[in-house]
Amino acid sequence: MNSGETASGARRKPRIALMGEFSAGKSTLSNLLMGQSPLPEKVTATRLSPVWISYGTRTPYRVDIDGTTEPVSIDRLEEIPVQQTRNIRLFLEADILEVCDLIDFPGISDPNMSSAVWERMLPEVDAVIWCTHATQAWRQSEAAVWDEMPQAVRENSILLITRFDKLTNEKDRGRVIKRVTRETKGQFGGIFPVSLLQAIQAGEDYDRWEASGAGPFTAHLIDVIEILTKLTTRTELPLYNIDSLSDIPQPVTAPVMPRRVQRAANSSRTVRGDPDPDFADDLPTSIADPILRSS
Ligand SMILES: Nc1nc2c(ncn2[C@@H]2O[C@H](COP(=O)(O)OP(=O)(O)OP(=O)(O)O)[C@@H](O)[C@H]2O)c(=O)[nH]1
Ligand SMILES: [Mg+2]
Repeated sequence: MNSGETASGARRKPRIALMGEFSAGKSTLSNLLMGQSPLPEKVTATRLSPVWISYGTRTPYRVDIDGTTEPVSIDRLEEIPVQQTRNIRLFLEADILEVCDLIDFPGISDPNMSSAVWERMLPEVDAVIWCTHATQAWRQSEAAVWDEMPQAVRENSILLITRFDKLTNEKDRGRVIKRVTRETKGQFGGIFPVSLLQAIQAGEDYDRWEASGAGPFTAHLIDVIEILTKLTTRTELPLYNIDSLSDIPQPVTAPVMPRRVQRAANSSRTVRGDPDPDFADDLPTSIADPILRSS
């Protein structure tokens, strides 16, 4: 951790990074979680530095690699020099941002962008939601990046197999889940197939929301945020200050969960990482079935 805010004893929200290959669904996921799009349509097609989104109404700004900050216009984010920018800070009043910050990363293997652009942000991150394309899931390039992640981050991270609607038969769905589960064994806290598109289209329709795979995923995400909140609000008693307990910041109370995420919390179809050997055989039926029905 290299920002002043993250020193021991600090109280802050957990920071969850959205990572993965180009076009895997990272920005779609951030829109889904926030219930709104933070960026104008044309900007989402542009290569951006990591976009760090927090709760609030502050004016957006960029943080230069030397630490200086400068206000930016949301309509002109494409003009921001990617190599010189550590991150872009955006503020929105979205429910999920009351309990965590989201950091939307650029794709990991973009030939036109140095990996330093996002690698330098990794020390700020508490957990990752990794998006992997169902049709080319868990490529070597993804495994290589994940190998370098600290175990403390990996164990609270989630692997989302996105664009699951693109796999049109049950056999393929089962095969992908089984292989990815095997190849990432012990490296994620949970693995979930999901169609982000169907989740967004579900609107307020509970059955469609569950069928998209978003239900089980968000139920697990709630657990993760609760764990991370305990970690990031943990206060260590400084020795010189041990008698003045009133000076010590109290941890924030259990997070109030966003309505959308709450709604999915009673789902029982959670697939955790490191599953028992029978699990991969069960999965295709329990998760892919509803997706098949709704497509
Ligand atoms: N069919 C389908 N399309 C999806 C899904 N998730 C995302 N998409 C589409 O895939 C395209 C890329 O999604 P993004 O969210 O922009 O992907 P990204 O990972 O942010 O991409 P970069 O930031 O460019 O690396 C968009 O057109 C999405 O609508 C999904 O689950 N199913
Ligand atoms: Mg994106």
